[in-house]
Amino acid sequence: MKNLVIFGAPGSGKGTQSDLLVQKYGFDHISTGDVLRAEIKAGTELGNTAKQYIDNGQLIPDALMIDILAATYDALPKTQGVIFDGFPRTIPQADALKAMLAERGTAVHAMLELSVPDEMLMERLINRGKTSGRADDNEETIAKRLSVYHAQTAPLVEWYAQEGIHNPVQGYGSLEDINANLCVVIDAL
Ligand code: B4P
Repeated sequence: MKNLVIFGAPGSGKGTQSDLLVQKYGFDHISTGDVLRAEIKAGTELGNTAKQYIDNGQLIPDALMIDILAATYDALPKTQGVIFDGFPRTIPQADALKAMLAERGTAVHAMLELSVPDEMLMERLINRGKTSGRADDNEETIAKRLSVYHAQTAPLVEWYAQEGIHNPVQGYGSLEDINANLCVVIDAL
């Protein structure tokens, strides 16, 4: 069983590539963004709290996010492995994921980083906003999300490099080529 972190800036294609990996390998998939959007749609208290942060381009506070992640993980069947998509996004979240998996006798086996230049991310997310209906896919909020990414999330590249499991993959080009490069890393695990 493999635990994989798919990592990258907003719009880097984490969700897109996770779907392809799920189809190919049968992994379970935790997208913290999807979990939060489902809560918002259902109008729960958590959803109402999350909406205030997401619409403002900010991250949900670590303590809340870590609890959500653990509950989501424990509810999975975990057959072939798990893809963590959009988690961790801060160093405290990475520490918490490591501790949570260690308590359950396992670990993250690879961090796959999709690297994409900021100009392309902005263009992709503005395009996605035309059809996604997502309140955070507008130019002002995207710029904020990118700056939050560089300040709070990008330091995880070094964190995972120190763990010896950082695998950078070019995140632009055709979906198939990006996917093939991710599969090379996964197949070598
Ligand atoms: P997420 O839902 O994780 O979303 P994302 O980063 O915006 O997108 P992703 O990288 O999955 O891109 P996608 O495949 O859709 O987060 C949303 C918000 O939730 C965060 O801002 C935060 O507030 C909150 N949140 C989530 N997790 C959190 C955590 N752990 N802690 C705190 N807060 C948290 O691709 C984007 C677009 O590009 C799509 O339109 C796609 O079709 C296109 N695309 C993909 N690959 C392409 C390619 N190769 N070429 C051209 N276009 C491509």
